[in-house]
Amino acid sequence: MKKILATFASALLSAALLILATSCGNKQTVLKLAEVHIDGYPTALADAEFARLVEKKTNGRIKIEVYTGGALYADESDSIKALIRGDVGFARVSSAPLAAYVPKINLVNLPYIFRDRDHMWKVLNSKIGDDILKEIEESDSGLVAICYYDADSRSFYTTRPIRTVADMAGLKIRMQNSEMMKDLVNYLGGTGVGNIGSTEVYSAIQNGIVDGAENNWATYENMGDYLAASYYTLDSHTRIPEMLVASKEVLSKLKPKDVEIIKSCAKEVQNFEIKKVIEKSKESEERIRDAGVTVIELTPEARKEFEDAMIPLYEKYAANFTDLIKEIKSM
Ligand code: BDP
Repeated sequence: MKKILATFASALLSAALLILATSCGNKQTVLKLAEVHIDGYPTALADAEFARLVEKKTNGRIKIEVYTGGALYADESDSIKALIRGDVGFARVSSAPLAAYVPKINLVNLPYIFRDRDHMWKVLNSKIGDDILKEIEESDSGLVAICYYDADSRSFYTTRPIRTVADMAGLKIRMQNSEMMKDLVNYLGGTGVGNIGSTEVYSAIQNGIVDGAENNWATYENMGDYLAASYYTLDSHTRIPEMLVASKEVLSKLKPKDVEIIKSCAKEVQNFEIKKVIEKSKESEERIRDAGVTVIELTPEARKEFEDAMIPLYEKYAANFTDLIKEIKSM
């Protein structure tokens, strides 16, 4: 009982100190975070946890308001532009559209670069991963990428079945806003279509603007896309990480001590996010299979065909990184 009272009293005291600090001129800075996924999605849960930690560890000096479901920007390429302008403090985005600003990011977006999740995390947590984050911060992009999150692997979903590369012929596939991603489909014989936010894919398929798209189990379910395109071909062509990105302009107005706290809180949330992705992925897979979606496993020969067709992307987009690619493959 004594212990409960003591905990209660100390909680009251910290709340009182927080109010006092805020009302004594230590004004609170409120920053926005843009997220395309709805509440409950692993990255949205991670954003909320990040915001909670930052508020706690800065003693309320910084409050982060998370806007989920694309409430600020339906297309995450627009969130990136908003970060550059300094209109929002943070955005959690996929690293695919970021490569337009810092080409080295394409290294981790290449098809079949990672064998599996563990391999990806080994690379992202190594000097190679750190150097990419550093390169973003040191570039003149106006962006500061503060950490990686997990996004599982991406596969095609379409309105008619894909079992071999030949089945891709003539298909219009929505891809993320990235030249490499659009080319990925072009090299397979289809047409990669950009400028459609992930929140707009369902209606683009419904309206026949595209014949399908590609994503992980969780997004395929959450955005309702499986209701419009009911063939899911598990080719797992990419394992593109998520990034939590800050606006350089906004960070420059904060105390260096608070920028450090922000960076360490983002990193602290990483394992929490990975755990949520693994759980959510399993649940989404179960629900999608139960909903009657045709899930297509590629034969080893077909999978090899997909891998071979994507080799030209390495030459076109990663010719400067041949040594790093070798190093990644050997890790
Ligand atoms: C999801 C990513 C999200 C992207 C989306 C897309 O979590 O950041 O917006 O894919 O395809 O997996 O655009």
